[in-house]
Amino acid sequence: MRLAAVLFDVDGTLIESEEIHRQAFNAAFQEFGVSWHWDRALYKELLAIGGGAERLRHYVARAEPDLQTRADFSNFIDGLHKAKNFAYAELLATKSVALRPGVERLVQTCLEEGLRLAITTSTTRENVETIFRHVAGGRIKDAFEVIGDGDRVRAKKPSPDIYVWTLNELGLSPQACLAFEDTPRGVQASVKAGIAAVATVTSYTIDEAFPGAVAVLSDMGEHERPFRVISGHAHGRHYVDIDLLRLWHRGAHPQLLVT
Ligand code: XBP
Repeated sequence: MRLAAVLFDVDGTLIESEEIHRQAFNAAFQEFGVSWHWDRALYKELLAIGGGAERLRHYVARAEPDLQTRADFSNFIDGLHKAKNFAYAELLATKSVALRPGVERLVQTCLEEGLRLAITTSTTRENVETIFRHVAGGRIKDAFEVIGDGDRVRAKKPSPDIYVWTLNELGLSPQACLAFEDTPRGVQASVKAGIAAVATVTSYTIDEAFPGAVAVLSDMGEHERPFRVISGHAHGRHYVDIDLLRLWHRGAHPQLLVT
């Protein structure tokens, strides 16, 4: 079975956006008059929870559990998350955020080689649209045949649900795909769905273990800016190209008659 599609996570994979999410959460806390402040160390811990609203609920449960008894607790969390996403869009509009190294090149190459592309993310559709609206190179949005965003499924990564939903939309088996992720929970989600995953780490996840990942890289690399292999095999390559995708895919599914 040949490699037919490449699935890209968004936050941390297409762009280094988690630091902007963190700043947006803190802006929303100020707007709502709550005394919370998520510093980098705390946010790194909270990144284990997929989904911004789920992350807020998790934080309240451990930091101020009594708040959960508020009659309007759900509205409070939803309002906070909405305010955070508004702040996120404002931050993205004012910062010149670029796609991560190698992303635009790899997306174009995949298209030229006839590989299908999809997005699989825990973030909201609204935030996906915001990213493509403001990021340099946002024109690559049209390359993605399916956008599997956090609004499509109830359970966020590490649940495999968004990968299963996206495979269904593509009409492909997991063995025909390869995924790129930036967090251990993202790799877990992909692997649970039966899809081989490559991790490109961020400043939040560079020291994490990525059990199940085919390879862990600093980023996708460029010809003049090679990636760093943190673990796994890159078959002597220095940046992710179609040949390397196919080598990873073949290595992940040696049992398949890969022609
Ligand atoms: C990243 C997430 C998201 C973002 C915050 O998803 O887990 O929750 O951190 O965005 P992925 P929202 O790594 O799958 O792209 O507040 O919109 O969830």
